[in-house]
Amino acid sequence: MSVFEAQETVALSIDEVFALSRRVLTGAGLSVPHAEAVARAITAGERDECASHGLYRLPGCVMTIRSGKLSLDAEPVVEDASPALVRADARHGYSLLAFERAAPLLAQKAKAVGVAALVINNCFHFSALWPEIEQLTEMGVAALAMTPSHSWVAPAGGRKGLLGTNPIAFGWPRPGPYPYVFDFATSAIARGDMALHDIAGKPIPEGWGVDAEGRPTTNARAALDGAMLTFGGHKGSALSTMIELMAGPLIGDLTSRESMAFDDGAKAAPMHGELILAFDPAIMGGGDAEANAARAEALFAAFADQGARLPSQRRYEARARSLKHGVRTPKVLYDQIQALGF
Ligand code: NDP
Ligand code: PYC
Repeated sequence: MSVFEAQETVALSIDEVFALSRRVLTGAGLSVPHAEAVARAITAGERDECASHGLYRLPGCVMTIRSGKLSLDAEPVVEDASPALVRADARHGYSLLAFERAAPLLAQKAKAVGVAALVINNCFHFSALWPEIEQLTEMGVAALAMTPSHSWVAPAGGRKGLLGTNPIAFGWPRPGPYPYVFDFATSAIARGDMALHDIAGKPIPEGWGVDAEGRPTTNARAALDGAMLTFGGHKGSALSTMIELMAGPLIGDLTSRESMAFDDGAKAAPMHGELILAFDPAIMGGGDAEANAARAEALFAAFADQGARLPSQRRYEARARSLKHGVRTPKVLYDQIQALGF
């Protein structure tokens, strides 16, 4: 359920969401290739009713553009680094164009050797990971992606921001248009969702954050100003730390703490790296790809047998609805975007 339930909304078609995003981003100075890559990600978020990574992100993108830290027109440099490694230097541009340019080579390598990695370096990153995972499953590979953010999250047992909200996403290709995909922050909730609670004036559940003095709080603003907490206590904390390492020092890029230091109060999107792994089920499965895929399908079917749902099912249902009827965006956010003046 949206935190903006019962509040005034504005109706937009999917094409209007894309056009609005593109207009704001190019108006703020972003080059057309970057603006269109960012607008596609924002439109996908709005379409799938993932409010924390939809139109809500536009004002933050404008703040990032105005920070002077983002390269507005960087051409990503894609390097065929080894038989199983693609390296894409985003050159301080947004991550999304670098991903789009490098993803086909990643899938090609996975299909040649079984498993391959894409390392994206020096990228500003604000987006959900599932659009990237879906692009890879469409190419027939299973995929795992992870990235740090800014150090807003306390480790288990601590009370001060050190780790990022560090998302991890996985996808498994399936027959038909809908792959198995999960994508979640390793904080109890994405920071974007916490901010939406603040904007809507809604309390947050206990366990999402602590205030600046380290006391548990149900006030979203207090938790944003204090520290967020990981999901699952020490387990989420360890998973988040793994993401710091794998998508940080392992790939020669910044941790969330270092990203925050780079930001130096500018309030731009985090700047660091991203790691994406791709696996070819035909090579990894040792021959009988069809039988292996059927066993995966049997596993998925057993969820429904007991009334459970697969991750992304809500998203796919929202997508079908939005493609038919368009979306309804909270007026308070729409007005904020219009006030940007583009
Ligand atoms: P949620 O907790 O909303 O959802 C996490 C995942 O769990 C989704 O795949 C969701 O599928 C699934 N899910 C939720 N409820 C159920 C259920 N009852 N049964 C089965 N599956 C379920 O996400 P978060 O707040 O943790 O993260 C939101 C987004 O924020 C992510 O897309 C993430 O990439 C992004 N993010 C990006 C960051 C960045 O640095 N770029 C940092 C942090 C987060 P469904 O959508 O269908 O409900
Ligand atoms: O929602 O936590 C978040 C987030 C951080 C960077 C982009 N999204």
